[in-house]
Amino acid sequence: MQDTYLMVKPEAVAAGRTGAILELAERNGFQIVALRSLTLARPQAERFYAVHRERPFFPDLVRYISGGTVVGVHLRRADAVKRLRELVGSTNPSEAACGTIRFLYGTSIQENAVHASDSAENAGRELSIVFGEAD
Ligand code: 3AN
Repeated sequence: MQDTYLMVKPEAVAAGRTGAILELAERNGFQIVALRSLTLARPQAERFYAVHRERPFFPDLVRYISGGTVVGVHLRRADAVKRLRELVGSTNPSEAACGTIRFLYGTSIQENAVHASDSAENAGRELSIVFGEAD
């Protein structure tokens, strides 16, 4: 079993997509270990996206992700990191495969419905940013 982190982004939470996204995760064999609705503080969002610090879209990304309620989800299953990335689909929703979360609910490259950890190491780091203080 492996743990990973899924986050429903602000526009998808506001659009009422959280339930549908969680259902897709469960149907694909993921167990929900913990669930938290929160608004990321700016410094927390900067730490979360630290790998993108040098990218031109970083300030915009931090403003966007801390600009509304997100739903943080601690998920578990076999090969969880890879399987969740497959279920989520490409960063750009217009390139995402049919049936993926971003195909179904993403609207643009930034507002792409969800975040999913890209490695086991980042999953651990992201889970501790979001759940570290709560659990
Ligand atoms: P993914 O979320 O598929 O791992 P990353 O890690 O390359 O994609 O990007 C992290 C987030 O940064 C994306 N989910 C998206 O919201 C935003 N992002 C990535 N590329 C761009 C871009 N070219 N313009 C604006 N935002 C972007």
